[in-house]
Amino acid sequence: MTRKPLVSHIYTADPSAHVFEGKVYIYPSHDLDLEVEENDLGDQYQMTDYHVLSQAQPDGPATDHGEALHLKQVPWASRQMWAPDAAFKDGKYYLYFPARDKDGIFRIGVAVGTRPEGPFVPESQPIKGSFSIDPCVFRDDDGQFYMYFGGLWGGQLQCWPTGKFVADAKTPPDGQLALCPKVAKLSADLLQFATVPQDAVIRDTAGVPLKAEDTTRRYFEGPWMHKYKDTYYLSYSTGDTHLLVYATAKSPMGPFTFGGRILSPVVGWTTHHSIVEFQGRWYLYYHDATLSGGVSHRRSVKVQELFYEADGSIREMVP
Ligand code: FUB
Repeated sequence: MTRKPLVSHIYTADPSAHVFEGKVYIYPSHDLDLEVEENDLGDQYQMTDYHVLSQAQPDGPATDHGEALHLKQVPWASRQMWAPDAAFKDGKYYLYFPARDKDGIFRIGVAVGTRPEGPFVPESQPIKGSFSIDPCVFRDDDGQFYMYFGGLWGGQLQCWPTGKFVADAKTPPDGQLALCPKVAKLSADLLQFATVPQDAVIRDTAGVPLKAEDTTRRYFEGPWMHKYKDTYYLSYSTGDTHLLVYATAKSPMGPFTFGGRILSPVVGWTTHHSIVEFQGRWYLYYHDATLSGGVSHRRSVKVQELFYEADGSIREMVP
């Protein structure tokens, strides 16, 4: 399988891949070709819309279906449309996306359509009680949908220490517990949380929750959930150590046990992925910044096959 960008006429990142109508649909961020200074808050990621891609086969060409949703259509949002995800239920497609509200606080919104490629019509308000970034929506075999979300630093996960927004809150110091991604059940109409978001706790193999200084294993951003042979795999980026890693559990709410690495660092600062099964094989969709010569906010989505070992562990890959 060639590891070329799926498309090169636009920059794309943060791919969430799903199989709908017998094809792979990819819901990426749409990186803009801007000359901006980079900082740790991610101000360089100034995206304003979403395009949906599809492929008949993961090793085949990708189609760009054009703009599916624009910032100016979303009444509550002010800027920075970051990593989205999508879901399907009862004939409708749902696009979930983080953006800053009019106060500069990241919230998670949802937009609804009748086709996997959109267009999508946004709800007038973000999901009640939503915060931070990087929604991942997972449908379990019993039909219950879950949302995983959260991102450190510019993603503001650390800004909610007591349930109220604290703009200058810091991530926990060394010695304290690492912040966890959040998980909530979704309501039957997929438009709201049905439960209060709770920590998806990640522990080491001795059962001890990961600490803040454990930066090659602790959660940073970009959660993804998939199920393989009755085991729930929560995979994510370690952010400032630039790894994709995973943890497993017997319940979609956790607690999760750290499992290992999926992908070593890519070209560019961020690493963000999804994992999807298509015709009995598994694929890792991810991004890097090779096409732009390493500019971290001009990324391109790629795909490569993913393999499990006999014990259920994921074979580590190099990009
Ligand atoms: O694309 C903007 C942000 O960069 C995403 O929300 C993060 O996961 C990181 O990839």
